[in-house]
This record gives sequence, structure tokens and C-alpha cells, in this order.
Amino acid sequence: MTPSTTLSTTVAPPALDEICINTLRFLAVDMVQKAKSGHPGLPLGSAAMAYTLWDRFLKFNPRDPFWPDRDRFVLSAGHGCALLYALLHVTGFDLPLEELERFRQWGSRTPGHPEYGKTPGVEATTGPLGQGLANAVGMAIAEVALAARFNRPGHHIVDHYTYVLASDGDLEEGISSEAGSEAGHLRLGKLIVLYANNHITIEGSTELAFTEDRMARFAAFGWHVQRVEQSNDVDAVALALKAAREERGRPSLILVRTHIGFGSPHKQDTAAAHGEPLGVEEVRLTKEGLGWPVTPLFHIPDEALEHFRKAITRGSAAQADWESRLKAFAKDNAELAAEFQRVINRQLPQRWDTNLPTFTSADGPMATRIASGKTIAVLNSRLPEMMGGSADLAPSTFTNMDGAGNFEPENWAGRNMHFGIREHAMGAILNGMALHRGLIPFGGTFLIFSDYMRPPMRLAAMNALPVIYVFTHDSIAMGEDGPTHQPVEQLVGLRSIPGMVVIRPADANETVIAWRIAIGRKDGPVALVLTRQALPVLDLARYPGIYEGVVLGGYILADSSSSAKPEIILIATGSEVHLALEARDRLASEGVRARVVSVPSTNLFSMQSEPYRDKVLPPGVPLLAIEAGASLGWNSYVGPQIAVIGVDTFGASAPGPVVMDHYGFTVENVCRQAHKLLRPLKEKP
Ligand SMILES: Cc1ncc(C[n+]2csc(CCOP(=O)(O)OP(=O)(O)O)c2C)c(N)n1
Repeated sequence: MTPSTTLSTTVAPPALDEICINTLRFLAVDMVQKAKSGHPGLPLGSAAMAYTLWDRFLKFNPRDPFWPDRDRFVLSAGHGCALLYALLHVTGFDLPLEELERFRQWGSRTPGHPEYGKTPGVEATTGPLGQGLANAVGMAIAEVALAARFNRPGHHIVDHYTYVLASDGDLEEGISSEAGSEAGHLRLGKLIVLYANNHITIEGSTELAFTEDRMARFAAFGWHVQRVEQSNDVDAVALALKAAREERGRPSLILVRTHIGFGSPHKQDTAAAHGEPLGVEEVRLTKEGLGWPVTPLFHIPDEALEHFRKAITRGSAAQADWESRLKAFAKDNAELAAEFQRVINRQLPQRWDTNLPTFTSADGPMATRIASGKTIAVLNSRLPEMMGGSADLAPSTFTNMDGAGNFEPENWAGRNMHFGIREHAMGAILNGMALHRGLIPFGGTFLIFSDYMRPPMRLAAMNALPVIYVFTHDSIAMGEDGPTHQPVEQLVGLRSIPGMVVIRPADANETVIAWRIAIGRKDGPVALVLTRQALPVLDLARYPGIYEGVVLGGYILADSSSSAKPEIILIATGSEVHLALEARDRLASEGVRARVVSVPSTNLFSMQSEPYRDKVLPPGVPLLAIEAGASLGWNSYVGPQIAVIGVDTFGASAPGPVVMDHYGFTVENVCRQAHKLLRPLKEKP
């Protein structure tokens, strides 16, 4: 039997509540109708429960959307954003009515799905179903982690809830199971999900594809589950929310039976209410049916606005109360209070990077994943806001922070996270942690499994979130596990995400600098791509350009021995840089002037000035790119005089060096390709 509570009352909502709910419904309907695009169904069906939450429980201040101890509200079903924009406008956020009238138009603050950073009060970019729900798990994790770090007896400066409005699609997506399982395991009692169970998705009834007992499923994850039969019954919704808030040992799912397109005579409870405007005539009928004036459009009755705007006084008072409590806390704990402000503002402490390791050739050969682990150990001691882990691969990714403890229900002060084998949720949870602020989140797995977390990585880039990924086993050189584990197209794929910075360091010192860049980047994610196999440590005396060079994304590591212009440039990343260096020496002995350019980050290199890039890669000099990954992408560097030694099939199962040999990553082949590239030039009359 499902351990659930059934809550239902038959009392009609009081008149003012109904007016307020209809205000939200018809603002959304008019937005969609005016835009001739959007989703009216969810707002009509879910307005009452959203209103109940925002009116009676949600702690927020429209005048300060970033107040750190506000409750978080994530509209996971981002397609229903007209409802969120209506709520933000009526409660007094800086979102004027004209913005609602410009729904989905160029340059408006009311885009087609909620976009973090574009609209005040939007806590996360949502739209790809399931992501918001998993982001919220990350936010709830951040809340308990920061509470464990900063709260003191008598001082609760971190104390808020995380709410989600989710739809059938959110729960159908696999990520909801990964994130739900993790949240249940962690006993995140202040995470509350309102699930709009309207039995309809785009293709029709959920009977087509979604018939499991969702309450039983979430109960099995360790959640507290409740059912509300009538979503328009604000008292029943309120009762369930109250019970959910009181349940501190388990996250809560409240399954609320909603009706898509509620009130629309021809479209309620049908998929037709989903992704298109109701139509002028149907809007009229719906308004008349619910006792709403057909015109004016975007109608907000005075009494509704007055009631909604009480959120400003309520929110300002709650924030003022928090600020005075923060002051009292600071009086007793000055350093801790300053530290709290620092991490919330994403500032780094003074001299955080002064004792990062420097490696010498005597330390090598060393895999860059090991160098990364050693760097993490130092960063961990300087940056207590670092929190992260791996998707069950910490012994391979070297992401564990010694002495930081495990983050678990019995120890929310722990900073080593165990995401389980749940890469997709890991990515979205990291986003939620970053969105919350106060932490530097990072997560690791093998580069090949970045495929499992690409949707949240894309959103991290879109949200400009400072999230760090530690991807190891970065090429076919990882060897025996074979093609299923050998990344080929991942590098070019990740580099192509706008706003993502991918760094593939060539040795231990480049790895340290890569970490410094990652920690310092506050406006977007960084993916560190690291080797499993040991690599020589580049001699800093011989290659002094490393420190400045990595920051620029690409630099001249070793020039041709004579001062004359190079005849060919060997451009390489990560482990292949060493191959390029060897080939350069061989070519020199064969009378060819070759320059080696290390490009740990094509993304950073492309941001540099043209003169700098031309200095590193002078136009007209032939290029030979060497990277154990798909050749696609390198062509952008090259005119007709380019060749790429890459991997354009799936790799093979054999010891790493053997695979590398077979794929042409040998000094002989690099030199052969270089000569081949140069021959036509030399033969020119
Ligand atoms: C990952 C993902 N797949 C597909 C879609 C396209 N899509 C948008 S809404 C939706 C389903 C709508 O059903 P439901 O989640 O129940 O929302 P409601 O019907 O309540 O509006 C789909 C498939 C999406 N937004 N995200």
C-alpha cells in the first residue's frame, strides 16, 4: 500500500482567492493569446496551487530577488512560464505589465521558457523537462550544507525551503528518478515538490505511456508523499504544504490532481490545451465560464493587485528580520559572518592560490588526473566552499578531498559528495548548487560519460554558472576498456557549447593552472579534461611560457631552433603535446623548422586578440594538428595547408600505447604527415 495521506475538502475558495487565481489564469491566457504562441494549459490548471504556495508560504521579497535566505521556487515545467511571469508581475517584482504583453518577443524579459538572469525572480532556466526538479535537489543540498557550516546554536541564518512545480513530463524523464533517489537518500526534508498531475502530455493521455504509481515510486525513494484531489481547493493544498513543511526528515511530493486548460469548455483535459493559444473564441468562453470580463485584456482587478502586492511588505519584513538576525550572528561570530558574505558573493579569499603546487620533471611522469588530485588537496584547504565529488568514480577521478568528510544525512557538513552512478542528476544538482550560491560545486566522471550529463552542462553554460567538471580517461589512450569507454567526439562536442571552457592540459603544471582558471571563472562552467596515463612533466626552465600561456588558451611552447620563421606548426593538446615535442626534435634533425603550440583550451584561445593568435599561428604557415579525438573542429584553424592527426572512428580495445600507435600517434607518423604537408610547398616553382 502506498504510504500516503489523502487530503480533500469541499469548501469553495473564498471570493478574493478566486479573483486572485483567475487574475493569474487570465494574465497567462492573454499573454499566450497575444503572442499567438505558448502554453495556456498548465497555468489554467495550476494557478490555484501556485497561488496557495506564493500567497501563504513562499518566503520572498519582490524588492530584492537575490536575498540569500529567500525560499527558492523552481518552475520545472518551464513551458508553463506564463504563470510564473504573471506571479512575478502581480507580486511586485521588477517586471512591468508591458513585459507580460511582450511575452515571447525579441528582447523581452518574458522569454518562451524561463531564463535565469533575464527575469528577476526566475531562479533557474527551465524548459528541458526534469532539469528544474534536479536543480532544486542541488539547491536543497546547498541549503543544508550552508546551514551546517554557518548556523550556530541560537543563530539560524540559513533556513529556507526549496519548492518545485513539476509536471508529468518532469516525472517521466529519467533524471527525476536519479535526482529523486538521491534526495530521498539524503533526506532533504526542506525540498517540496508540487506535482501537477493532469494526466495529459502532448500526445494525449498519460495512459499512453506513463502508468506507474508515482506516489509509490517516490515513497520508495524515501519521500513523504501526499495526494490532493482538487487543485482548486486552496485549503487542501495549504494543508498538504503545511504537512510537507513539518516533515523535516524526508523530501515531500504532493501529487495534486490538476486539470490542464481548466475552465476552457472545449479544451480542458485535452492535449489541445497544451502548446497553442486557446483561440479568441475559446478565450471568451473560458472567461465567461469563470465569471471573468472578456475585456480589457491583461485585466488585474484592484483588490487582487492590492492583495498580491502585500508580498512586498511581507517579504521586506521577513528580509529585515533576517538581516537583524544576521547582525546578531555577526556580533557573536564576526569571522564566520564575513565568510558567509564572501561565499554568497562568490568572492575568493585573499591569496587563495599562493601555495598551489609546482611540479618539476623529477615528479614525472604523472597523469594529469593525479596532478589534479594534488591540486584539489591544496585548494580544499584554502576554499572551504568547495563541494563536490564523483559519480562513483572518485578513486579514478581523484576528486576526493582528504579530511573534508562525506556529505551524508548524518553529516551535512561533509563536502565530499557521492552522487552515485547518476551523471545526469549530478550535472543538474551541480547547477542547482551554483544557482543557490555559497559553494564552488564540482563533479567528476570519465570523459566518455560526459555524454550522460550533457543537458545540464549545456544549461550551466546558458545560465553562466560557475560549475567545474573533472573529466578523466580522456582519450583512446585509456586503453583496454575499449571503444565504449574511449572518448572520441566528446572534446569537439563540449567545445562547441557556447560559453563552455574546456581545458585539456598537457602536463601537471598546465593542470594546476587549469584549476586556477576554473576556480577563478565566475561566469560560466569549466571542463577539465585529464589523462589516465602518466605524462612527462614539462621542464619549467626550458618552457617558461607555460604559466601565461595556459591562461591564453594557446601559446608557443617550443619554437623552431633557429630564429627564422617556422616552416610548419605542430599544434597539439593534452597528452599529444609531448608527441609534438618529440616530432619537432626529429624534424629539426631532418632539417625542418617546426614550432610546437600547446592549446590547452581552444575556447580560451579563440577569445584572444587577432594579433596574438596570428603571432602564435602566423597565417600562411602550414599546421599539423595532433589530438586523440575527432578531427572535426581543427579545420577552423586551417586553410588549405592543414592536416589533422585525429580519431574519427570509435577506438579499439587494447593497451593504451598500442591503440595510440595504431591510430598514428607516433613520432614517425607525425613527421611523415609534416613532410607530406610541406612537400607541395617545397616543390612549388
Ligand atoms: C526533455 C524534454 N523533452 C521534451 C520536451 C517537449 N515538451 C514540452 S512540454 C512536454 C510535455 C507536456 O506534458 P506535461 O509535462 O504533463 O505538461 P502539461 O501537459 O501539464 O503542460 C513536452 C514533451 C521538453 N520540454 N523537454
